Amino acid sequence: MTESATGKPGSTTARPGQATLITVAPTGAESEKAAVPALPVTLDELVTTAKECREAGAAVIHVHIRDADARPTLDLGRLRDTVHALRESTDLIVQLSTGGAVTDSFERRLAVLDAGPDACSLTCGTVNFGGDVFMNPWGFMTDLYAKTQSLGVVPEFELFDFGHIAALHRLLAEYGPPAGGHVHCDLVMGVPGGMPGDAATLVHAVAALPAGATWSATGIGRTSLPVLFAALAAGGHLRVGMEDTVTFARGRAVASNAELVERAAAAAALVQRPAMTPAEARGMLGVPDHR
Ligand code: KMH
Ligand code: ZN
Repeated sequence: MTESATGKPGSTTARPGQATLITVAPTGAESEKAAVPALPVTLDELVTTAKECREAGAAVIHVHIRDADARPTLDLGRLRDTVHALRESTDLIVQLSTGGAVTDSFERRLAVLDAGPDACSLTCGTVNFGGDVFMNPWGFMTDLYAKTQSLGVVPEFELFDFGHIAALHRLLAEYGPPAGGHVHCDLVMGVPGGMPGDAATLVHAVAALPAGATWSATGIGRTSLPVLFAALAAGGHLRVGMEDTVTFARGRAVASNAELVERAAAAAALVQRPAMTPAEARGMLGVPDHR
């Protein structure tokens, strides 16, 4: 059992009444626009989505971008334009994905930070990813972490499996605290090859997190609702979005990212931990306002 910043065991739970951080992951790298027409893939679509999701209760946007043919890209010019446009049009914390697509090179994934985001994802280990492998060997993790520290980009630690939690402890022990000084994790559950997306697994994972860390959780596909409600019940924060699920209910496709954020915000309000603003999220995560 971990020790909390407040000295109590069970450390990473939000206090009763503390607001809920909602991150929206609107696009991802896996779904195809042709198969999922509501997926935001152009800069205009992304900006519109960001505004709607901010209105619905999101405080962070986790960003993957697409090229002119709607295919995943880590093109630096496009990433810079995206960061700029999202900052101009919203006060959301802009978190760029350094995971990209499973086909992206380590070099290009490291270069993402040169686009100057507020924050970035940092996955703490390799994981089977359906029929693919999402590669995050120790040397890449440490290079990426060192770069976040030198550029002052606040990392969110993406944890797909229990070994990733062990690697996070090792990273912090060997390389020190992250930019911003606060550890925030995201449990990515239900990926075929990673940890399952259910309440028992979530509780077990949360107990293993570093002392004082805050955490969000997201469940892929049909695990999205069980993970959402388990995270709220366990005092955590939420990530939702079409990167993680494109089905709103049995037989009904997601119409927009905003409806996923609205549903998350409604659930958070129901447990009396309403959605936090981006300003509150910056305070919690240690993310300066670069706008
Ligand atoms: N698209 C996945 C291979 C991240 O954004 O950092 C990786 C991913 C994680 O989505
Ligand atoms: Zn992602």
